[in-house]
Order: sequence, then C-alpha cells, then structure tokens
Amino acid sequence: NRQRTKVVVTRKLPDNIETRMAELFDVQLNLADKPLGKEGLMKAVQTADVLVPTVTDNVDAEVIAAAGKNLKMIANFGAGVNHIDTKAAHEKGIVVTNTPGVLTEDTADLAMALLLSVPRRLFEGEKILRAGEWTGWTPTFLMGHRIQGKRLGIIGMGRIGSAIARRAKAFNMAVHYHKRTRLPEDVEAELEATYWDDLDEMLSRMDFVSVNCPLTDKTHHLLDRTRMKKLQPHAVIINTARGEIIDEEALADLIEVGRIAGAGLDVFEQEPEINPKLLELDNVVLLPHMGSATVEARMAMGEKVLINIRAYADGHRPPDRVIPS
Ligand code: 8YV
Repeated sequence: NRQRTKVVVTRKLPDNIETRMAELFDVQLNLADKPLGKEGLMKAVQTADVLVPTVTDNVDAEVIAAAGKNLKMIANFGAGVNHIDTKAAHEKGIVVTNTPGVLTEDTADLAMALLLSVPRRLFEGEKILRAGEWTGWTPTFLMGHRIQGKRLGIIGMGRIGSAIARRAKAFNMAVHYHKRTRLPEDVEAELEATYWDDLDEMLSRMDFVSVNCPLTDKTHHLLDRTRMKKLQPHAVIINTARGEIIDEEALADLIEVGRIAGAGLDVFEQEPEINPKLLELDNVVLLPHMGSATVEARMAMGEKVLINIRAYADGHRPPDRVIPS
C-alpha cells in the first residue's frame, strides 16, 4: 500500500528524491522551503502516516502528542536526531529512522578542512587578499602552525569520529579519543587511537579537539567553561557535530582572552543565529552547517529516507531504526 502511504516532507529535498518519493507515495511537499514551525508540524502529524523532518524541525513531545494514530514513522533526513523526542515517539509506537553512514566521509572531510583552516589561517589570508591589503610575501607573514606531529583528541568515536581519525593519521597526527564506552581492541588498534576514560585529562593534553558525539541530555554543554579551561592555550576546537555540545559564550570568551587559540565551527547553539562575540574573532572559522552538504551525500541521504519509508510501507522493519537511549 505504498500509494496510500501519506508522507509529509518538511523541507525542500533534492529534486530527484522528491520526484521518486512522489512516484512511490502520496507525498505532501513543503514548496515554501521554510521550516513549518511548531503549528505547521502539529498540523502535519495529524494527517501524515510518515513525517520526514530535518534538523530545523523541533519534533518535541508536544508535536508527538498531537500526532494522529495514523503517524507510524518519523523518517529523519539526517543522522543526528537530537531535534526529535525519540523516547516520546517510541512510547507511542512511532518508529524513528535516520540516515547514517552516507554522510560520514563528507562530514569528516569538512572537519579536516576546518582542522587545516584554523591553524594555517586560511580565511584570514583570503580576507586580506580580497580586501586588497596584501602587500607581498614576507618571511613572517601569516605564520600559522602545522598539524603534523600534533595531538588530536576526538570526543565521540563513532562513524564520523573514526573517519576523522583515519584522515588525521594520514596527516601524521597522534589520535586520542574519549567515548562513553571504549572501542573494541581491534578497532582501537586499527585506528591507532589512544583511549582516555577521563575527558578532562584528555583535554589537558591535546593540541586539537574535534567534537563528534551526538547531542543528548548528557552531552549538552559537555564542553562548558570549566572544562574548556583544562585545554592548553594553544589548543583549537573543531565542532562538526552540534552547537549545543559547547557553551558557545564561554568558548568565545576564552578565545578572546587567549585562553584557547581558536575554533572551527560548522554548528551553533541557535542556528542560524551566530553569537556576535564569535563574529568578532579572527582566529575562528565559521561555516553554515554544511558538513553533509555535497550533492552525493544529500542524494544518498534522500535514498536512505526512501528505503526506510518503503520498508515501512511494505510491512518490513526499516533498516535505520533509532533506538532511544
Ligand atoms: C544534515 C546533520 O544536513 O545529519 C546530520 O545530523 O547535521 C546534517 O547532515 C541535517 O541534519 C539535515 O537534517
């Protein structure tokens, strides 16, 4: 009964995915391509069998409570599901799926781009050049720091963290990691990564830190002011996970006073709003949440959404179910 499955999509997806979706299901697209907002979401879940949200939709307990008994599935377009109350959904018998695996390498590439951009001062150089302020080569102009031989501490060593670890190894960095549960020995050995049970201790010894854990109640402001003060003053933080894992205000303060050297951020606490303090700083690189923004990844994410909905419509178990922790 694919044809009768009513799928409500909250944002504009790649054309090809929307076309395929419309061929398979009874689809309601969001042609305005603006977030539906609370009211819009509450309305959508009253008629949908399947909701396809993105990170810009707050599918909280209230939205889930408003769902009609037809709503059987929330097929998220994206890997992170922090914007969905998975527990409330689970209790109501609504299956939540995501799109893991297909955005791993692209997000890791972006993390590496930030890991290179901040210490090598790429965007400072670009800004100077475009402003017509470059007066020519000098022996000391825009000297940065190399990443070779430096220590990278990865917080959360899942798919993306591991992909960053492999890249960092190729750049001759020493890889360290902190994770709730230690990786199996063989996986740890393959990644040549050193495990730290104590996050504070790891932080105090790193040159670079990459945030790659999911956002949960436990990881909200995991990097708070006190914890970030454990870092050495030359340390740089990279975040391609979720803004709320870092206390952004504290981060800006610590960079401003030189207590931390810099940051590369693709995600923020109040997207698309950026803390004005961050905008004032030269030694931060700020990107508009584009970790998975490649044609290839976004198509593959759409494919995953299709596969998951198709499984549900055909009466099978969708492959990418998210189990609330
Ligand atoms: C997406 C992401 O662009 O997958 C994630 O968790 O943050 C990004 O890849 C976004 O979440 C789409 O919903």
